[in-house]
Amino acid sequence: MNYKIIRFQEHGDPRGQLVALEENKEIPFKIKRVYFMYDTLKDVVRGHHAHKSLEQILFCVHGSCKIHLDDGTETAEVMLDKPYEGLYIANNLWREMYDFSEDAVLLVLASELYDESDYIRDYDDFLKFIGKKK
Ligand code: T46
Repeated sequence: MNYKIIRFQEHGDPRGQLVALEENKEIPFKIKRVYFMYDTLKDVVRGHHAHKSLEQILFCVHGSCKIHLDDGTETAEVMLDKPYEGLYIANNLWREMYDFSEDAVLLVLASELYDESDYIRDYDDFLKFIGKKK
């Protein structure tokens, strides 16, 4: 499945920690958009969609949350709870974000501007799009 957890370098010193992210270096694409979510209510599940071409890296910069991934054949569950770890998600992967801690801040770097036509919001349509269902 086309995802990976990337550990980014922490620049720690007696003052604390700093993580730097530069496009085409630490981040394997040109960053066209950044968004973040917070104040997510307990038991909420976000996502429920795939992207036709968008690539993203997700960071839980505070608190924790889990990500469910599905490529139509396999599934994976990833826990994000370290601000220096990013989850790279390629296109054509179904994703759901859940188990947000009360203090969770999920920051996302995206390879494209917001485009609703890039979303596949129905699971059967996703399976058809990737050729796993007729
Ligand atoms: C994804 C997961 C990880 C915008 O206006 N601009 C934006 O860039 C985004 C991301 C959202 N919106 C609007 C559209 C909706 O009215 O914000 C509202 C919530 O978006 P959505 O329901 O798509 O949020 P999630 O948490 O289900 O999904 C988001 C991203 O949309 C998606 O690309 O992969 O986070």
